[in-house]
Amino acid sequence: MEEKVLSIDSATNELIKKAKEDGVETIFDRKENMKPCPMGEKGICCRICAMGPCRITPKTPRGLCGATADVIVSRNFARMVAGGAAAHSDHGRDIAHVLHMASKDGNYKVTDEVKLMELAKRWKIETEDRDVYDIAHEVAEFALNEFGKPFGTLEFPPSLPEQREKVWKDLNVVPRSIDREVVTIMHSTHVGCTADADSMLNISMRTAISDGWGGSYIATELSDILFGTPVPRETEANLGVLEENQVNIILHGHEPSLSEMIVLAAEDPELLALAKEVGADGINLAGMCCTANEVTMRHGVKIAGNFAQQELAILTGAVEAVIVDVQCIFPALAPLADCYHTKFITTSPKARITGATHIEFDEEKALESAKQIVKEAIFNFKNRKKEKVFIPQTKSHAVVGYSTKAIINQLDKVVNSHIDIAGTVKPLADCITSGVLRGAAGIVGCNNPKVKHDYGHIEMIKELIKNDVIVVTTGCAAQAAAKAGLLSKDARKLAGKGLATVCELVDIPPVLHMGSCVDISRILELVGLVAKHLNVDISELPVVGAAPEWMSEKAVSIGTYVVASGIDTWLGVAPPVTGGPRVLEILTSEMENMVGAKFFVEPDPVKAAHQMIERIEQKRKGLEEKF
Ligand code: NFS
Repeated sequence: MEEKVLSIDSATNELIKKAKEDGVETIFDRKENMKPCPMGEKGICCRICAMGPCRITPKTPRGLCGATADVIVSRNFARMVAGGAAAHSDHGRDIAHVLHMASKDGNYKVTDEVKLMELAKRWKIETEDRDVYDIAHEVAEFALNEFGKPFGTLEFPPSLPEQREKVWKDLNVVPRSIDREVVTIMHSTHVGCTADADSMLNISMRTAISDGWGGSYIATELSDILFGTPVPRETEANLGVLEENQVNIILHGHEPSLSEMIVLAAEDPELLALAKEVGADGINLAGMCCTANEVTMRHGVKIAGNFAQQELAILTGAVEAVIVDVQCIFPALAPLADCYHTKFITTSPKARITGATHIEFDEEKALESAKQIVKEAIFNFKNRKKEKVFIPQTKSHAVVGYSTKAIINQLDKVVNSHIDIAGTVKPLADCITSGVLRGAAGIVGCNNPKVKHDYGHIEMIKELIKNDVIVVTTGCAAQAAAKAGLLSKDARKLAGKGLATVCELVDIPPVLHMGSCVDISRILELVGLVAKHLNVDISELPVVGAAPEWMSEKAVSIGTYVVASGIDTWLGVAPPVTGGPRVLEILTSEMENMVGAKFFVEPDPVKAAHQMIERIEQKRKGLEEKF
């Protein structure tokens, strides 16, 4: 029988082969044996109380309490939004705590003072004649208050156009505080509460908005203040970045408070000397999942791979430690690490995993904790078994680090100083209104074994750039793009004439890496600023979004806030809502009347790209009539 090709990435396929030879299993094997539950896939199984679980069938069209398919589906959907919003926002809260403990002589410092002052001004925090750290602490407190303030509504950033805010006010989806929205979903989905799909989705939107324009936005802004706002830098991506003769450490997870300290620890002369002592040439850090995005954006740390590749890193036999904090970590890493010499180190009390070595990361003694963790990896070098090592020789060059500010800086290259002011998004808005760029697409999200690994991301991106649609990307989609060489300036040759010209003049690749999944807030910021510049609502812009290989609850929250922000969103994998006709109707049709955008589900990434282009052209017509 012919072997099924599971990825478009050769390094991945080579290591899947090695897994077979080594007699270990990976997600790709488990996927073969797993038959998804057809009820769960449609969202029509209710496990919310103990009378069931109730399954909706033609013979049992209602649960024991009388809940219809739509009620059950909408509750399940809402709980996914709550799970996703909670994960992103709790990440934001943790960063706020870190800012609150920052000090001049401590491990955590203020790196971007300008951004701190901007935020303080926005939140009306006194800055004159005050110590930077006093201001930082007050900013952190203000941010922390956004999670649980008892009265009022969320403070929106200035990038939110007032037209959009009005849409939300009219729909009553302006979030109160971040935690409160998550709790409201948990309450409303409890047995005997909301039993109306329309209302459930309305509450879901409000919670998702509190993620995108609240928790995630805060995570990004405070991370920039602490660790620096990213600027373009070069890096490499794929498992070929692992080094034969160095201590290889994989940084996997999400929050930069841990990874930043590991980066510092790995540069420590004492630890470098220790690495030499054990016979290694040095310490090689490589990132995975969104932590990879955080540290590559700020330090150029190489990208080992995306979500579906985490086991494969261990399979190379060349990784001394996989260090994780929270989110997107396979429990499968623990038994797999036992088959190799790799140490699988968990660090967060929020994500302990049976079989892992747990070294709790103590933010109060951050650098010390990080050093202890790196030492574990160094001491493990001697246990590496040469005969088990196989590092695929695949890696690609990439440019990363396009924060909104970095993009504006690049745009300044084409500003005519006689007529224009530098430091704005005007050149980008001009390119879009003139039609040199047809529009923009945000391609984000995970890997999902329901889609051939990376295929969804890469085919979609290529089709879009070929048609003069500039792409911005985050998350594991960004890493797919990096591995495929699409974040390199050379990728201009794959772009249409208009986009290639813009890339040439502004000196950017056709696909811009904007960071981790919480950094989708950067995409919102950029789109919001362009809309404000043109004095239109976001929904009027020729801008689209897609998550071709999404899988997590976080992605459901993201999709919902992106649509609620007025951006049409394509999903490559159907969410578990197909069993609820009313839910499906709202998400894929009626939302357009409410928020000016809706969900599309299209598994074929090229077909989806053409649907996206079609929508972009429709929006362009609307804009042309306006200008
Ligand atoms: Ni980043 Fe989004 Fe996870 Fe990848 Fe997916 S959840 S937070 S995209 S897989 S790390």
